[in-house]
Amino acid sequence: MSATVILGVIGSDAHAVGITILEQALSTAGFEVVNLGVQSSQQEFITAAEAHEGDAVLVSSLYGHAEQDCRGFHEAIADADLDLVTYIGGNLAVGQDDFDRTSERFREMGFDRVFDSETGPEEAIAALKADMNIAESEAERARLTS
Ligand code: B12
Repeated sequence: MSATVILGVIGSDAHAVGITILEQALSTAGFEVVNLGVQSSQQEFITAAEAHEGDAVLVSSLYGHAEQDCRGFHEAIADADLDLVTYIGGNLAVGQDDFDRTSERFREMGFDRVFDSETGPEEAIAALKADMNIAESEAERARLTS
């Protein structure tokens, strides 16, 4: 399997632990992972997706400003002529928001899937495999041969 995932924390957000866990889990599952780290701009995600021929972009946000930070992101992806699966996850709203409403808002912005802060890495991996039509056995083979 050679699916490449661009991962990072968007905006001015400095919460690093979640993406570090995601990076390790995705790598172990056989994905190529480009971890941009914290405080990454929309343009950095797009430049990395172009440079590494990314298949998916996983945006993380914990500090409550995800909506502002992601405004125009999908328009910029379309302008760059990129065909990407896009996920966002973490603590996406300020305070205790109704996650269904939050999810709907980010889906309207163009994200293919929206995950809350209770999401474990295995859920993200299962979603990526489903969205990219990666067979379980293929991923397992890649893991064993890497
Ligand atoms: C540790 C921490 C910090 C540390 C971060 C250290 C570091 N280097 O990472 C420090 C002290 C620096 C910090 C600072 C701040 N923090 Co803070 N922080 C936390 C805390 C306690 C834990 C975060 C964490 O590491 N969790 C553990 C990891 C494993 O979980 P996770 O990040 O949620 O990631 C998992 C899932 O969410 C998911 N996931 C995450 N992203 C994605 C993306 C995708 C695509 C997918 C599929 C899944 C996924 O997968 C991960 C693995 O399971 C949380 C509270 C909490 N319990 O979440 C507050 C919290 C996130 N912080 C908060 C705030 C407000 C701040 C500050 C603004 C505080 C301030 N006034 O200065 C600053 C922001 C600074 C900045 N520029 O970002 C708030 C955010 C509130 C909101 N959204 O409404 C929280 C929720 C605390 C609270 N209850 O108020 N923080």
